[in-house]
Amino acid sequence: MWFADPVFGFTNLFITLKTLESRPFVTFLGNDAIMAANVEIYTWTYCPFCIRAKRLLDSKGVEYEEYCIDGDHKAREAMSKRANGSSSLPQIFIDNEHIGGCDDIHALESQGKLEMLLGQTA
Ligand SMILES: N[C@@H](CCC(=O)N[C@@H](CS)C(=O)NCC(=O)O)C(=O)O
Repeated sequence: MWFADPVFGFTNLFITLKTLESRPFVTFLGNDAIMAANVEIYTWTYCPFCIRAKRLLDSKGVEYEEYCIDGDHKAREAMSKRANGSSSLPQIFIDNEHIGGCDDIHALESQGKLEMLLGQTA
């Protein structure tokens, strides 16, 4: 759905693109485009913490890049380096910022901070 300011001046222009589930994924405010966050998650296929973390992201309607690194030791080392030494799975990054694992992303959700990080609050 599209919402436009009736004045339609650029400074007042407020358009929100919504997904079919009515969750905003891109917001334009004035001339500035606020893009959805870049979400990355390293996973193992059968890791319950990974599945739980992805379920939370799915519930938020965000798209994310998943790096499934089953059996790939080199990729795990690279992940760990990027995650300041953490080597458990999952490891999550939002806009290249290290968020942590499943417990950490759920803690952010409980504190009401996750949607801001995901760019879902105007
Ligand atoms: N507290 C962590 C627990 C994650 C965890 O234990 N993941 C398991 C896989 S399901 C793991 O990485 N185990 C191997 C290890 O810790 O080296 C979180 O919430 O992400």
